[in-house]
Amino acid sequence: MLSFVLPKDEEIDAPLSRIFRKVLANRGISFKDLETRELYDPFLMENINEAVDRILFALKTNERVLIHGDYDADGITALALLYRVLNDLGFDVIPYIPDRFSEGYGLSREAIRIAKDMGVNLIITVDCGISSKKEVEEAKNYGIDVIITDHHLKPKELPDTLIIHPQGYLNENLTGVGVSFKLAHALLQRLNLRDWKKKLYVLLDLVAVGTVADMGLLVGENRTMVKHGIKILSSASAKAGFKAILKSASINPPIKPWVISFVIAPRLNSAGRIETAMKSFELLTKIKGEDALKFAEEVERLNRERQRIQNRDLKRILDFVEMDEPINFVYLEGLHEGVLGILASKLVDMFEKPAFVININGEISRGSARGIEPFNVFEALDRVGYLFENYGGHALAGGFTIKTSKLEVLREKLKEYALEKAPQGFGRTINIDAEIIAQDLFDEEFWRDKEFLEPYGYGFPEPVFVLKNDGKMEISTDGKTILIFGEYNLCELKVKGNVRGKKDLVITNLRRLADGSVYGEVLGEI
Ligand SMILES: [Mn+2]
Repeated sequence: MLSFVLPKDEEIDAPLSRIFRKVLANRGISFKDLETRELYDPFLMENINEAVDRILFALKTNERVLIHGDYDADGITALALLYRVLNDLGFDVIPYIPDRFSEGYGLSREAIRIAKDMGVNLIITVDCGISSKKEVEEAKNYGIDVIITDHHLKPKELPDTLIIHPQGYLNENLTGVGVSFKLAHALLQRLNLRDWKKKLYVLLDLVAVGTVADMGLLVGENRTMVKHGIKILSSASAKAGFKAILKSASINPPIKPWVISFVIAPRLNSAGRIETAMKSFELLTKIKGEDALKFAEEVERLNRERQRIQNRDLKRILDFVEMDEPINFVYLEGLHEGVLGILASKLVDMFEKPAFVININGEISRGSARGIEPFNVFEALDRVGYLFENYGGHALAGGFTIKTSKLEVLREKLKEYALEKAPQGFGRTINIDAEIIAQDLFDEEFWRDKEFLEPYGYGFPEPVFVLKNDGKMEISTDGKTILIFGEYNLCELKVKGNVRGKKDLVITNLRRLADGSVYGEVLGEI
């Protein structure tokens, strides 16, 4: 169920039009919060000073370093970022991403074996490792040092090694690539080479992509990094791989966060879901110009394959969703394990309750979970942690492996948790930011201020307005266009959704189209 929360009649003090002063008041954000500030000092992160010491020791003594990433867009960009920096500085560095299917999530035993065979002295993890206590011990037994950089929730038992984690830092919303960037920042700042700030700055396109892809909140420092990152992404300085992806998907600058969410991230992710994430990593590191296009076409192909598999499996699981249960919990044989997470997300979108999609593979099953407020996935899994072979995640998403014989017990436990959290059932609440009238859509200041508040994304969404039906709107018979009469002119409002009556419209994603009309998505009528 969709419910709307009406805006408070408050406004903040800011050099903006009344409507956007209200938007900010409703969100509890001051004008100062929007400013693009300096980045925070990376050395304020716990353990980062020691980590830089250890990494620079490797450079001085020519040690071999393995950077261990993860197969999603955040993990791939985090790896590409640190790899570029270390490689540039002359490190002997090996990039590694575990295979989603044979190795699974976290610091991989296979990676440790390879590190040992290749004479690696130091492993640095990005976007993973916080739950890999046993694996860290194993590496240490081989005489390999490990530095963990991760942003996933800390489990009760931490690996006994140097850990760089945003908890307790000025920006606790850093994603994997954000933490990787902090480490790069600290390294470059310590070395203080010529032009280091510029070198750091051009890494922000990677940070923007990983942060938006991993649903890092677009507030505070994340907002600053993403704002600059999408500027780079829209420019000639964007990484060749990003330019190639955008070209093969026919997207022109300026790039907005939605392009990352719906175009770039799905393509980077597809490689790891269908074949190997190393393809996406190479696209972001080793490739130039023409080659990048060839690689991007390959990634494009993997993305189409992913879509085909996803549609096939979605059809299968839809037969098993249960309308009257507090959660969707579907387990089947023969689902493609690369798309379980996407399927769970689809179920949440469609049915607005937590979703668990599990593939049975003989005695062991692997599942993916997606939550919805107030169902916290990690908390739910952690409470029955004894049931799993392996599990991890955060508030909105998680994954696990479990003995197939325990699936029914898990279902019951998760149902209990869901009923406890939301006895009345789940649903989406949309906060309306401000009221507008048709005349506002003719106002240059309205569009200027709306653009000024960009980027919009998680934690700072597109403004949602109530468009008052003041008699100056005429709705077409199919409910898809609304003619709006201004003082001297008229404007066509094209809408997604069906508009029926004479009520006020809840509308979002307003934008001006090239033909002079306005587009918006109608969420409801109130
Ligand atoms: Mn991540």
